[in-house]
Amino acid sequence: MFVDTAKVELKAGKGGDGAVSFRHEIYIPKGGPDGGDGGKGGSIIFKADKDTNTLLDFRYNPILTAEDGKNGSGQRSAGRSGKDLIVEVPIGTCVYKVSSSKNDVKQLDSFEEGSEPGKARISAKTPVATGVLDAPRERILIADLIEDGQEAVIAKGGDGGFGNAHFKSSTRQAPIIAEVGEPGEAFTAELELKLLADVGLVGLPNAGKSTFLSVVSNAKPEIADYPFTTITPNLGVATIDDKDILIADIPGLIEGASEGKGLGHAFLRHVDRTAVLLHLIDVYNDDAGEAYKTIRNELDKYSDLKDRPEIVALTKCEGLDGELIEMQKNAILRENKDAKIFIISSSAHQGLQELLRALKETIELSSLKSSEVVSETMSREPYEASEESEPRDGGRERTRSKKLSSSVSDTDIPTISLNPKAYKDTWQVKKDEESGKFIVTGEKIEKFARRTDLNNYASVNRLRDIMKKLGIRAELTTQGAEPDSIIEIAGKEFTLVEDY
Ligand SMILES: Nc1nc2c(ncn2[C@@H]2O[C@H](COP(=O)(O)OP(=O)(O)OP(=O)(O)O)[C@@H](O)[C@H]2O)c(=O)[nH]1
Ligand SMILES: [Mg+2]
Repeated sequence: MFVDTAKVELKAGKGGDGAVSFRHEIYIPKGGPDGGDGGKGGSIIFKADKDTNTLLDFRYNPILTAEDGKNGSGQRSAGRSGKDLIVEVPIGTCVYKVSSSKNDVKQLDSFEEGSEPGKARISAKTPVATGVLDAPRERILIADLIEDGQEAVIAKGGDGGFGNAHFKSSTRQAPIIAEVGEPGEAFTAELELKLLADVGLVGLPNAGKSTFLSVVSNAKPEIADYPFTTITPNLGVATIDDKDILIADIPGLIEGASEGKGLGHAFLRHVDRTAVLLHLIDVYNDDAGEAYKTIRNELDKYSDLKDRPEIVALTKCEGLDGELIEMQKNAILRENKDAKIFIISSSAHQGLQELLRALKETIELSSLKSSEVVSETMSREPYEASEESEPRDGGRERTRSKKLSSSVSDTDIPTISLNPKAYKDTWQVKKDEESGKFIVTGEKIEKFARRTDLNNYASVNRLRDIMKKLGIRAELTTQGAEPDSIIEIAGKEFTLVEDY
């Protein structure tokens, strides 16, 4: 069954927790901290696959989950990363993140920042109104998989927390702090398949679209002498002058299609991404001009197609006298004096080469234009800040650059430094008048908060320390926060000062 839309729930893996552990070795009475890091949570990755043609599977399996990372353990043993979930989708699948509030969309901006190395991630931050009546909803295109084998990270797994081996400093020889792993990204996504083709066939039912496709290409669509023979799109490849042209045949349109009449205009999405529309008109129509106008009206209501280059062809013209053809041609020209009209017969193989050549030229022209549009891929900043105020290597700041392995010596463990200036503007404090809570937002501080184990007082104190260094504490006090005021960051709540 051909299914071209689906809704899925995505849940990427949680990062594993870092461990609190101390070396226990014979003859070493006070072993240093050796708690390993938690493993990264698995991400959900979509991969375009040429042998997958439908989104049907998602109707049966709408919940996609990637594996959690394992917790770290003693002897600086890092937890295993959760496995990524690779999901095959048809080429032309667009993935939209659906959010019901502005807040979600904001989160997405940071979510969209990056991709795994080597994984393409095309993003377009164009909110699309979806017309749902109740809650305001926004859809944002987060990935568009247009090539066989192309991958995109759709939901990123959470980072693992650092083990206590990271938290040793000159003033803190026996840290009992470890971070908890971050939750993986979780959200609802809508998938839409938009076939990718060079030419889209449009026209009234019975115009001869599928017959044309079957004659010029390798496709074998169903053909019959009644309207709406085609109920799902067909793709075929035609070759002209050594160039392959991919043609998409869709169900016929009728007047009112944009309001859902006939099969509606939902299928127009499959010609949405074609370089040129081939508008086929049955020469035996009472009035080819009327037929032309009917389809044009429907196309004009589908905003993306209005200005698409168009070629018109009168079909079934074999054995007809020139007068009737001329009359129909003029009727079309009365509707659009610039219409490019070809006279063809699929069954008698007449006029097809000329038509294909004209299509090829139009495609080439439009690809020249579209090459100016550059799609953007972005890279995610590595997580690099921590609270260490006293870097151990003579004041030079270093950032976390490699995974802790069980074989590295104490001195190999990167000390993680915070440069408050770099993140100065990334937080905001707002008092919620109703609850009296102070809500702190900001990409970095939220990241720290998500990794804080609220059950471990030392971890929470570390978060308080970071807040102090970032100037958040001062701002909280300015805004009237008391020692026992509740501070909320990334959904985690704690008091401004310990022991309250
Ligand atoms: N004489 C003649 N008949 C044709 C030609 N092309 C198509 N037909 C006939 O027209 C009828 C409709 O053809 P289809 O190709 O199924 O038309 P369609 O536009 O795909 O129709 P829908 O899928 O219903 O929208 C069939 O009976 C075809 O045999 C042609 O070149 N000459
Ligand atoms: Mg058809």
